[in-house]
Parts: sequence; C-alpha cells; structure tokens
Amino acid sequence: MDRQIKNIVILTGAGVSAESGIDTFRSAGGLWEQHKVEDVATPEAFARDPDLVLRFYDMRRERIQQVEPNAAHYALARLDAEWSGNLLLVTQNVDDLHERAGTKRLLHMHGEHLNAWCTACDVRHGWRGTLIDRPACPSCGISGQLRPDIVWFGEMPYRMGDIYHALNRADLFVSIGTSGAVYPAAGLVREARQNGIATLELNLEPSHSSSWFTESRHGPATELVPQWVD
Ligand code: BV8
Repeated sequence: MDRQIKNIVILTGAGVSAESGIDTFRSAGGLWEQHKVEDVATPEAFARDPDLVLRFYDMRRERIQQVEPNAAHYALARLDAEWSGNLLLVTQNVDDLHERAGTKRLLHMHGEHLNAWCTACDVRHGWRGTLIDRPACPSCGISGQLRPDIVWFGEMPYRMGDIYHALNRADLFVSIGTSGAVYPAAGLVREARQNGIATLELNLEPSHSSSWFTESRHGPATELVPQWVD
C-alpha cells in the first residue's frame, strides 16, 4: 500500500459476507429470502405486519450465528490491528463477522442483528434469541416493545457525523462488496472524490458507483482483500 497513506476509511457491504454463506441483497433478484424489501425492511412494514418482520429478522439473526468469517474479514482485521494511522471500517452489514474476525475500529451504520432495541425505554440489548414471542425488555420489563436494532429504509443511518468526520481526514477510501445502490452509504465515494483523495473499489463486478472510483478491481473478496491488505 502507498506509503503516503495515513488515514483510511473502508466501507463494506453484503459482498464481503457472501463467501461466508450470507446471501447478498441483489443476488436474490432484489428479494430477501423471498420477501420484497418494502414488505420487511421499513417502519411501515413493521407497523402493518409485525409478525412477518419479526420472523424475517429472527430467521436472519439465527442464520448469522451458523456461519463463520472468511479470508476477507480476517485480512481487514489484520489491517486494523497493524495500521498505525487512523482507520475506520464502516459496514452496511448487520452481521457480526467483522467483530468475530477481530476488527475493533468498526461502525455499523445500518444496525446489528445481534441487538434488540426497546421502543418503550429506548435501551438496546445484545440479543441472540427470537423476538416473535414478544419477550420483556430486560431494562423496563415491558413486553412486546423490542424491535430489531436495524436501520430500515426511511430511517436515519447511525453515526453519520462520525463517518463524515473520518472521511474528511482520510487519505484513502476503499469500498468492498457493495453495489452502491443504497444511500447515504453509496454517496460516500462522491464525498471522498470531492475531498480529492484516492478511492479504491474491490467488488465482484462493476457497481453503480464504479465510475466514481480512481481504481476498481473485480473478483471475489476473499482473493482481492488479502491481496490488497498484504
Ligand atoms: C435514509 C438494514 C433518510 C436492513 C439496510 C424513499 C423514502 C425514504 C428513503 C429513500 C427513498 N428513496 C430513496 C431513499 C433512500 C434510501 C435508499 O437509498 N433507497 C435505495 C433503494 C434507492 N435510503 C434510506 O432509506 C436510508 N435512510 O435515507 O434516511 C432520513 C433522513 C433524515 C431523517 C430520517 C431519515 C437507510 C438505508 C438503510 C436501509 N437498511 N440494511 C437489513 O439488512 O435488513 S440497507 C441494506 O441494503 C444493506 O445494509 C446495504 O446497505 C444494502 C444492500 O447493499 P449491499 O450491501 O451493497 O448489497 P448488494 O446485494 O446490493 O450488493 C452486494 C455487492 O457485492 C454486489 O455489488 C455484488 O457484485 C458484490 N459481491 C457479491 N459477492 C461478492 C461480491 N463482492 C466481492 N466478493 C464476493 N464474493
């Protein structure tokens, strides 16, 4: 890696977990486990049919506990451990594979499967079980008020201020395994280009944002990411 680089921001998407066995959103023809996004990943969907949404997330929460990090997650964790400059890994993914691989400087902008959020007392709890049975909140004791701690479409992603702060002092922005279809995540590369920094895309195929990157490499993340890191 270029020796002038000191501060890095990395954005990952579903493609970095694909080789661990977690389906990407676009591979299923825009259907998530046979559901249309608007039927399961919006506040309106949750209000309209909470059982459908809770079952959808219960099934995905269980699934991520059955898979393992892959070589791309481990290479990024090595970089995080060894990099002396600033590094922030911003993930759109809601699985815990980056954590399990060892990445510490990590930010989940779209929430996490393994958290539940109590809408009665606003406390978030680590959560590995199901929510369909409307468990009581461990903090306030109220039942039926726990929802997936996931940023749905139409909801504000987490910690955007921290992300832009890191991006504004970065020398390099790297995007890995994302189609560039969802905003504001997909807009980060434009922010990086406006800041005049180097931008690198590592993806299986060209994405919606490829033209914004100074360099794009195409192939599986388990090959491209270790090659880039090492
Ligand atoms: C917001 C959690 C505003 C859910 C996710 C109308 C109303 C409201 C908002 C909008 C609207 N129209 C547009 C918007 C904005 C909207 C948006 O962008 N919509 C898109 C569809 C046009 N965005 C939002 O709603 C965001 N919020 O705008 O809020 C606001 C402002 C103020 C106050 C309040 C609100 C919130 C967006 C977050 C939604 N939640 N995730 C869940 O997971 O259940 S998004 C979800 O989809 C993911 O987190 C991810 O971000 C996205 C999927 O993208 P990718 O990760 O890129 O996955 P994808 O399958 O698309 O691509 C995979 C890539 O990997 C491919 O390119 C493939 O080639 C590659 N690949 C595959 N295998 C490999 C590989 N690469 C390498 N190796 C491999 N082996």
